[in-house]
Formats: sequence, structure tokens, C-alpha cells
Amino acid sequence: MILDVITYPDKRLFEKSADVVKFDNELAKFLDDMYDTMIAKNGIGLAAIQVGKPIRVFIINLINEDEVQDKNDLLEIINPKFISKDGEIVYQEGCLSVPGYYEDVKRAKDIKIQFQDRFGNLKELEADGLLSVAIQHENDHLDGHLFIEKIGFNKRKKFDKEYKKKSKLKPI
Ligand code: QAP
Ligand code: CO
Repeated sequence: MILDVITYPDKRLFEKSADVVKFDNELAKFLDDMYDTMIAKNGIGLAAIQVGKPIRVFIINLINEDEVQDKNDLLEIINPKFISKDGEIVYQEGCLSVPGYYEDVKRAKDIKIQFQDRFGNLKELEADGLLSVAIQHENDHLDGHLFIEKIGFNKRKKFDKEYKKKSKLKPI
């Protein structure tokens, strides 16, 4: 089932999500719906709060070397905790909740996280490059943060002005 994606400036995007405690069929169904939604909207990452559910869950499905978005590469990350962050990387980010806007964001280059899978099993993952960026971007959603909070002051001013103009033109 494809869910509606909440867009900026919806206040729910600024709420902190709560830990998952029940690893049941309802969670499994929700993760499947998140995947369908991310694919339908042409995304590579999606956090639960973006579809209105304030739980510490996100999914990431990057494009591989053959330029295919393979479901076998799907990552389902629940209750993530950062173990380490090192170095710096600048990457041009976008977000399904801020459609049509892309800007450079500086983040840690190398990260290590601990998380749970859909069954509640504890896992560890080391990442760099785009996967590291995607994990940090999605983890920010769990704490109520968007990438537009990490762009410079002047870029943010310009964004607010342009985005307001755009939403005035949008039909309801
Ligand atoms: C987060 O972003 C991310 O504006 C996932 O019109 C960002 O899937 C991961 C999208 C940067 C890694 C690097 C955005 C689709 C998708 C749009 C997305 C749009 C259509 C964004
Ligand atoms: Co996002």
C-alpha cells in the first residue's frame, strides 16, 4: 500500500520519533508499505515520520553499479545508534518531504551504527560515501531534523522565500 508523504513545513516532521518495542506483523506490514511508498515516489530513503508514524524506523535502497535499485540491497534500520563518526563529506541532498529542492550538506564521511532489523535482531553496519550520507539524513528525521536546517543561513533564507512562492502557486 502506498502511503501519503508529509511535506515541509508540516510540524510532524519536527517531532522526535519513539523507539520501536514491538517487532510484530504490524511492523512488518508497515515496513512493506514504506518500501512501496519510497519506490512509488522515486526515493532512495524514507523515514517513518515522513508517512506520519513517529517511530525510529527508516529504509534505504541505493542504486547499484548497474544503475538498478535492487530490492536485495534494501536496508531496514530500526532503533539506530551511532557507534562512530569520522571525517567529512559534502553531498548534494534532497528529500521526499522537501520536493524539488537540492543543496550541499556537510556530514561525517565514515560511520558505524548499531540497529535492529524487522525481527528485533541486533546488527552493526559500517558505511561511507552515499550510504553514510543517506543513513545520517534518515537518522536526522528520527530526531525531527531536515537537511534544510544544515544549509547556510543565506541559502536557508533563499529556500524559505522560493518555497513559499511555490506553495502559493500549488493547487489544493
Ligand atoms: C535521502 O532522499 C537522501 O526532491 C533520500 O522531487 C538524500 O530519496 C539520501 C526525491 C541524499 C542520500 C543522499 C527528492 C524524489 C527523493 C525530490 C530521496 C523529488 C523526488 C529524495
Ligand atoms: Co528526507
